[in-house]
Amino acid sequence: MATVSVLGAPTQSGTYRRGCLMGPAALRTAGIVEMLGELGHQVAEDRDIIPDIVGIDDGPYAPAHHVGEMAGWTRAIRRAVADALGAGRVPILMGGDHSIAAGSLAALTDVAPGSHILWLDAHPDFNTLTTTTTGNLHGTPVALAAGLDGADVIYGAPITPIDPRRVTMIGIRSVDPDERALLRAHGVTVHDMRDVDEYGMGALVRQTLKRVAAEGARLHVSLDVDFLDPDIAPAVGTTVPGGATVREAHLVMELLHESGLVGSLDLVELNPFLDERGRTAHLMVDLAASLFGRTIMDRPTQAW
Ligand code: Z70
Ligand code: MN
Ligand code: MN
Ligand code: MN
Repeated sequence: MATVSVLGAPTQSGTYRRGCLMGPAALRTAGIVEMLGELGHQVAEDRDIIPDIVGIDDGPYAPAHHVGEMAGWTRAIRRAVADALGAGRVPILMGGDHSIAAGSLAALTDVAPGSHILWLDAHPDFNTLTTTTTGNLHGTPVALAAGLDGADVIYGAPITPIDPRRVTMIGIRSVDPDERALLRAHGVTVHDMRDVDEYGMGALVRQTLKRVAAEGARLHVSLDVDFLDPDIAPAVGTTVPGGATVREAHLVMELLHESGLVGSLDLVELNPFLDERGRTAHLMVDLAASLFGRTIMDRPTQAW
């Protein structure tokens, strides 16, 4: 059983739509803390992170906006997640928009360099402060954590960059042109929806887990609501059709649990203002439950 730190990061400055700052409250309302207890885990910490105050003028970074806000959140999140990991806990970082992952990924390499990252998202979020065309910083955290353009501005201190060759993305179906070139240049493993259709979600996840296990590494999981199909998860600012089904997403989480390799989790981009009677919040909590060991029937161990 795990000892868990439930950490809220109520941001929305990384996106253009308002509402996802209510994400942590909605996940708590949907019962995330009670769920962990029912599965036998110990919740050692349940709080919201307070951002640092960092004054940075957006001017030189246009079209990027809210650079100072992201920097302030990133630095505070990095410390909070590193503290949790260092204490042997499993941090669950609840967004807020996906820009918060710049903090959790830097914390990961602070404490456990060589970790792998599983990015479950419609988008790779591999833009830099110079390639972003929208200026929405939730499209940048993976590139920034890899030390690409803008990392110094956002972190304000040295980081141990994540190794892009240890990043696997699944569910991808919306990529910007410069972003695509960067992903290839840096060796990120991108399983787009074509791969999911052709090989199946289970095969892709098993292949990823085998690689992580072979290296004796830990795995960080970053789950964006828009990984899911908008028909089942409407509470997200950027809906992209053709996402994961309820069954595919649960399979991913069940395989991750059985692997025993997951050491940290981000749950991001939930925008409760766009939800339908809490259904997306409940689905995200149900998926987290599968990742933390809920099963339909008990079953013999080690299917992957
Ligand atoms: C686009 C950009 C994005 C999440 C949208 C979209 C980025 N590539 N990320 N939703 N989570 O604006 O850079
Ligand atoms: Mn994302
Ligand atoms: Mn996304
Ligand atoms: Mn989004």
